[in-house]
Amino acid sequence: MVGGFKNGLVVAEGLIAHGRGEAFDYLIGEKTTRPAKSAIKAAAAMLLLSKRPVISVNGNAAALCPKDFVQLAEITGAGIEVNLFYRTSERETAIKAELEKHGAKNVLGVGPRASAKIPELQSQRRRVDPDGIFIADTVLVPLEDGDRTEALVKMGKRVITVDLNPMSRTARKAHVTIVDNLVRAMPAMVKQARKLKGKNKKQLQKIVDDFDSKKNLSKSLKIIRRGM
Ligand code: PTJ
Repeated sequence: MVGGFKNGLVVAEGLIAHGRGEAFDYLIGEKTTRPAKSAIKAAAAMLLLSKRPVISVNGNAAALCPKDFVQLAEITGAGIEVNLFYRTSERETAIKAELEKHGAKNVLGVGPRASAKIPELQSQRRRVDPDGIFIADTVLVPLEDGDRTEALVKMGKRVITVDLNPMSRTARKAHVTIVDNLVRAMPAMVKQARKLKGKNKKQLQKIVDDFDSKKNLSKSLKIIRRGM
């Protein structure tokens, strides 16, 4: 993260956000818990079932696991879009280059491509690609702020998030919340997506239907309360 900050991918606020995440990571025992594993499986199935999935990448996400986003996009047929709270053209370009370094071919949401707007949002996060998040049916938003998750849900999109804080607004509003560190959750999601790719639609749908986000979140909270 410090390297990402020095390279212009991450903003200073991103370092603080990372610290917030780390505090929760200690509370869950710095490992992928059982509820997180179920959420990862449901998320992978949901992405595979989607017609127009998009992975939204901010500065923190680009610094932590660029390779995993590119691999997940390849396996699930998802688009990759740069979406920033603190948007500058320098950061857009640096994040796009980082993703391309790891094999991304068509990075959405950069420069004039971010010409559509998410209704009701005031921050720079409202700017999205008309060929990406704007028309997506499912959006993976790792490390997200609550406003945008809520706005995307209101637009009728399915939202998947990775957030170490099970009490955050994003965690409570998303359809699938993975309470885990992005650096563990993303490689696990890539592995799951590879494994599930051979399943048929009915089997994938059953995995999604059997997943209960509220119950899953309360299991993560229980783990934190028990101090495991
Ligand atoms: O790159 P930008 O300009 O889009 O800015 C991105 C930041 C991260 C600054 C912005 O999205 C932000 O301030 O986010 P929040 O509101 O702090 O939300 C981040 C959430 O992610 C918090 O609930 C943290 O606990 C959680 N989090 C932080 N690090 C990790 C994490 N969750 C999973 N893995 C992490 N490594």
